Amino acid sequence: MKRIMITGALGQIGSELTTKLRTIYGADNVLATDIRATNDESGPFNVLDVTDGQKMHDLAKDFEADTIMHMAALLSATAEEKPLLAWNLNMGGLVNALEAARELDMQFFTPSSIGAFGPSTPKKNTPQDTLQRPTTMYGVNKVSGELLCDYYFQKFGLDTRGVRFPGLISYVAPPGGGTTDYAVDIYYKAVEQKSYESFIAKGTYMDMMYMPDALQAIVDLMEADASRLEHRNAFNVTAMSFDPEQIAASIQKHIPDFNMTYRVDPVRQAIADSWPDSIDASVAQKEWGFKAQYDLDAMTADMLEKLKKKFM
Ligand code: AKB
Repeated sequence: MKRIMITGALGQIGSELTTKLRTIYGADNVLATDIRATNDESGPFNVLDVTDGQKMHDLAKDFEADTIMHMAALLSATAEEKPLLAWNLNMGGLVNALEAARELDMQFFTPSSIGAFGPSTPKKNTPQDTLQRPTTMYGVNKVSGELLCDYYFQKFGLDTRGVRFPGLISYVAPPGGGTTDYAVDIYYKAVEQKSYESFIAKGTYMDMMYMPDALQAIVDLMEADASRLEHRNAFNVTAMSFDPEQIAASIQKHIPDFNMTYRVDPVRQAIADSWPDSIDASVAQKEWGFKAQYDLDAMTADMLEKLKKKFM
């Protein structure tokens, strides 16, 4: 049975990942940690600032963790506002987690992102191995992180694994400070007020995935036979690519009078414009069987149903 420690466990991915892993491996085998405290008593929890490497090491050691999933990070738009903080938190937290994993011989997971690509990357069907010259602090952090995880595997034989997530959409914990967040906000506003003002411009395509597929991808990659993995970190994964008009049209199939207007945020639009329109996930399919279940319409139906229950 695995013993897993999660950082950033109250964040958008971390909160649902903790629940899923507790269901699979048992509540007592999953230690959730976050910089914020929580009243949730569904399993072990400790407050942890990921820039405190000693505390991270000590918590993992006391828990006898054999796996660490490092989720704590600042997202793209916040990182652009506070680049130095992003560097210190995203890179400092990552190296602390890798060091704890090396010292305690833990299997390691951390997500990269489509943000690791830049304007010179091929925009359509972006290959697994391609040019990566991102122009955002978040992207610089993500490329550096991918390389650092590869380094720990090559140099120390650490079992590092990771994916490049697209925008993730969920009705449980809200994202914060991301560029793809519009595709979450839109569902909340559709249910609450039947209208949405998009901060991303018409015709801007980005990859997206529904949270259940993202969580399953993490579990499948971590369980995959290591001998099949030619790439270890930063597998491209995606379920769909759409622009604001297409997600609005999908919502209108359920809420015909839903109305969308635009007030573009230049900072987040510039970030979106520097990212691919659609990425190619065939390497993840080949090496560990990645497959997403939800397309845009299936996700929309589920999101709207769940949010209606939440708010009504
Ligand atoms: C963001 O928008 O910053 C994230 C991501 C794609 O990594 N959702």
